Amino acid sequence: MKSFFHVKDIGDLGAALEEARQVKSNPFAWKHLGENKTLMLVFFNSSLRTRLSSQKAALNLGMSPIVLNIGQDSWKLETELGVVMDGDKSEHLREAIPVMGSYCDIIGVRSFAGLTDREFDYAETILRQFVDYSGKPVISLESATVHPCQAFADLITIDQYKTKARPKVVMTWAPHPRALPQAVPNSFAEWMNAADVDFVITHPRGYELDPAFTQGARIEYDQMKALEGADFVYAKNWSCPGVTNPADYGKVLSKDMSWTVDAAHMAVTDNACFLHCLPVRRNMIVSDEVIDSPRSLVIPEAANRVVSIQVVMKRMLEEMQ
Ligand code: SN0
Repeated sequence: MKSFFHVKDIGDLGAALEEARQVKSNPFAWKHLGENKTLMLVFFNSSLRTRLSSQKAALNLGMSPIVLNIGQDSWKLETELGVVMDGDKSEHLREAIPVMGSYCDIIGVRSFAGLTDREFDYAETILRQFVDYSGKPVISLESATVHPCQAFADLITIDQYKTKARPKVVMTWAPHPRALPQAVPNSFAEWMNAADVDFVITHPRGYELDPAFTQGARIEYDQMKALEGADFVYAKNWSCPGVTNPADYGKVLSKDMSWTVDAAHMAVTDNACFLHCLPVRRNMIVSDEVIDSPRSLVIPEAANRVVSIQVVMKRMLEEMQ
């Protein structure tokens, strides 16, 4: 695996889930693979789970993790090509990336969408430069359009808790005070489309995700109708993807609190489990009652973040042996 961005990068999902089960039950069995290998984690944005689960997975594999927080510990980096660097940015990615690549064996990068220039974001302009100039396998730790480590962990969690061969999984938009990226819902849609589940997306009009990720998935604008009989409810806010109206890209079009997942929403499901990638705004995205209920899987879902990235890094290390 040269890079990890999309569901296709992991190949057969049945095999990936089987490998995830093995890694989960015996996390230290591949400790030899990472001997004398270094994982570099580069963060342009905040992180809790991604930072810690990536380091933990590296340690499980016998690798040494090193972490750089751009803008705090490092020089401020210029990301646009062809600009006169007379501002506050001291170094260009063009030099910084190959330097970082020379210090490690695998590189993980978090770089959220800027949400102002759709073309720049959807071309994965920053992560592409890491792929092109680092000379090392690159893992997206949530980049402009995808969060594959999260979506793989979500799939592992659904696989672990499902009680039906083909569960109904509903991804519902929910309100949030700020404009958030589309990376999490994009990847979740992409992975659920590839998985053996009955997948439905529900959101207010104007929030249509990029069809490259939804690929004809069922969209139901009536949230309650979408949730009927659900086995898993996946809540997430995202800002306007700018699909129907490019001028609205990155905007907050609605803060409709009737979309907050509460007990009344869960009541129409088939005793569904609740999922969210975290961090979550309580009583905006989900009521206290639902997230604190025994049907909430947010903690085991977060725990599976170690498993998902460990499978990815294990495969990358195996290719280096
Ligand atoms: C990020 C997002 O893409 O939605 C990361 C999720 C893994 N979430 C946020 O930035 C939430 C920040 C907030 O203020 O609630």
